[in-house]
Amino acid sequence: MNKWWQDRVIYQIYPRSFCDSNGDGIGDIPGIISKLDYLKELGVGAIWLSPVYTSPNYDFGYDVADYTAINPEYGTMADMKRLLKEAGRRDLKVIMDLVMNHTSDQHGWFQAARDPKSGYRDYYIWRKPKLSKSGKEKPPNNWTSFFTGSAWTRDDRSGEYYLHLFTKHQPDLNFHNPKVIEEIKKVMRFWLDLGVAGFRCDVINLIYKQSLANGKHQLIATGSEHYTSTTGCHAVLQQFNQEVWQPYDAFIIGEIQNGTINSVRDFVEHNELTVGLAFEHMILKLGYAPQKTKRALVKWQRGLDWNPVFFENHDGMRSVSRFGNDKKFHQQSATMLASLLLTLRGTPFIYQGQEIGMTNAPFANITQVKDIVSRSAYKLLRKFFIPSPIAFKLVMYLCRDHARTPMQWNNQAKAGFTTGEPWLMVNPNYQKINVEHEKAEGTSIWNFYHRLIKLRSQTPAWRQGKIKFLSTPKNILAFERIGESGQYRIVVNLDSNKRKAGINLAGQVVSSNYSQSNYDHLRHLRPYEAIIFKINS
Ligand code: TEU
Ligand code: CA
Repeated sequence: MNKWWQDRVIYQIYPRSFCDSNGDGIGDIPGIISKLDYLKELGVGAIWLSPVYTSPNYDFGYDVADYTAINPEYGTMADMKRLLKEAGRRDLKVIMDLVMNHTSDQHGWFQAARDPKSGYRDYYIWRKPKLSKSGKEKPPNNWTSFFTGSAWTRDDRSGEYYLHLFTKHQPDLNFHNPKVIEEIKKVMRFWLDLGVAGFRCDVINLIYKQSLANGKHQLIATGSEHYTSTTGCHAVLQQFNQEVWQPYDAFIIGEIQNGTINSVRDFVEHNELTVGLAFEHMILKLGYAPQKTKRALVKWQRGLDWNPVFFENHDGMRSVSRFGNDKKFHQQSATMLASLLLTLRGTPFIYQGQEIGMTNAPFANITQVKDIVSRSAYKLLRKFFIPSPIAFKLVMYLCRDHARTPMQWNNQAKAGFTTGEPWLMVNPNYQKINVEHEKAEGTSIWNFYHRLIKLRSQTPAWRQGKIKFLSTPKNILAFERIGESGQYRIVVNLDSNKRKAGINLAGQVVSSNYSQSNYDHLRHLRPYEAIIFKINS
C-alpha cells in the first residue's frame, strides 16, 4: 500500500506572491484559502507552504523571528488555523517550511543572546576575533556565506563574532546545545498538534557544525566541508525522528545542500528524513545542454528508490525558461516537463505558476529586483568593476525573483493577483499566460497538467511501478514504468531541434504534447515532443 506522499502531487506556494486578499500588494493566507478549490480542481493533494512566520523579510520569511506566530502581512494565527481546517475539509495536506538552521537576528532568542551573560548566548555560535600580525581584528575563521561575504559578523555589544551561513540577518542556531534541539522539537510539536502533515526542512544537512576550523577555499561557502551532512547532523535528525516525526507520522522533506546520492541516501534510509531535495538536475541556464539534464535525471532515478521530482521552486528560474524555450516553444517545452514530472518515479512537486507555464520575468534593471541574493551578487560584481549591464545580465541567471513574480490568475490588471500595487513586478505576459485563459483553452498547459495529474492518480504503474531507462540518442530520454496496471513507455525530446527518436514509437498513445494519435510510421521527435505510450496492459 502506497503512502499518501507517493500517491499525491505536492504544490509549493510562495505566499507573498500567490494571492492578495486585502489589496496591500502582498499575497496572504486568506488569499490562499480563496484558492483551495482551485488547487483541489487542479488535482494536487498537498501544499508545501513557504514560510509565513513573523519575519523582518530580509530573506522574505527564511529569516524567522517567531516560529509560532504569523507574519501580520500574511494574516493571523486564526487565519492559519482556518487554512488548515479548510484544507483538511478538501483533503489537502499542509506541509510547513521549517527553517531551523538559523533564525532572524530579530528573533527574541538572538536579541537576548547578544548579552554574553545570557542563557541564550549558546543558542548561537559566537567566537572571539582572530588578530592579524599587525594586530588587526579578523573573523574567527575563513568561512564565507552562501550569499557572498564572510560568514561572520562582529557584534559590537560583546566584540565577538557570530556565525551566519546566509545573510548577517540570519544567525545560525547552535545544535551542539541540547536546549536548541528541545526548542525546535517544541516548535514542531506546536505545528503538528495544529494538524500539519509534515515539514520541508530548509538546508537541513547544514545544521550541525562538526568543527570551526578553516576551510579549503572555494568560490561559494568556504568551510562547507565542516558542516555539510555531518555525523552530528544525522544524530540530531535521528532524535527528531524518534521523538517527534515518527510519533506524528510526519512527512519530512529535507532540503539537502550540495546533496549527492550517497548523502541523500544516508538521510532517507536511516530513519531520518522521508525524502531529500537535491539539485544536481537543476542545470544552470548558462552553459545549458539537454544532455546534462538527461544524465542527472537518469542518475538520480537509478540511484534512489524514491525521489522528489521537481523542476522549479522559489529559488531560481522558471522551469520552462531553464530547461525549455519560453519564446519559440513555450507550450511544447512546458508540456514536455509536465510529462516527465508526472511519470518519473517519485513524488511530483509543482511550484505555483508552473501549471500555466509561467516564465522568467523581463526585469529591466537591478532596482526592480527584491531578492537579497541577486542584489548582493550584483553589488559584488560591481565591486570588481564589472560594467553594470554585464553584472545585471549575469545576475539574471541566478535571480530568484524569476520565480517570485505574482501568480497570474487572469488578464485583469496585475493579473488578478492584487487590487493594489504588487510588492514585485507582474510579468507582462500575464495577458496570455494566466489561469482563467488557460482553463478555458482545451490545449493549454494548464489543461495538460490537469489531465496528466488525473491520469497519474488513475495509473498505479506511474505511482508504484518500477522504472527502466532505455538507451536512446543524445537529448532523447526514454523510460518505461512497469506495474500491475500495465506497462508504459515515455519518450521525450529534451531539445529544441527535431531529433531521431532512435527507439520504436509504436504503442497506444496515452498522451502527446503534439496531440498526435499515432506514431507507427514516425522515426523523429519534434522539438520538446513528449509521448506516453501504453505498450501493454
Ligand atoms: O535555500 C538554500 C539554498 O539552496 C540556497 O543557497 C539556494 O541555492 C539559493 O537560494 C539559490 O540561489 C534555502 C531556501 O530555499 C532559500 O530561499 C533561503 O534563502 C535559504 O535556504 C536560506 O534560508
Ligand atoms: Ca495582502
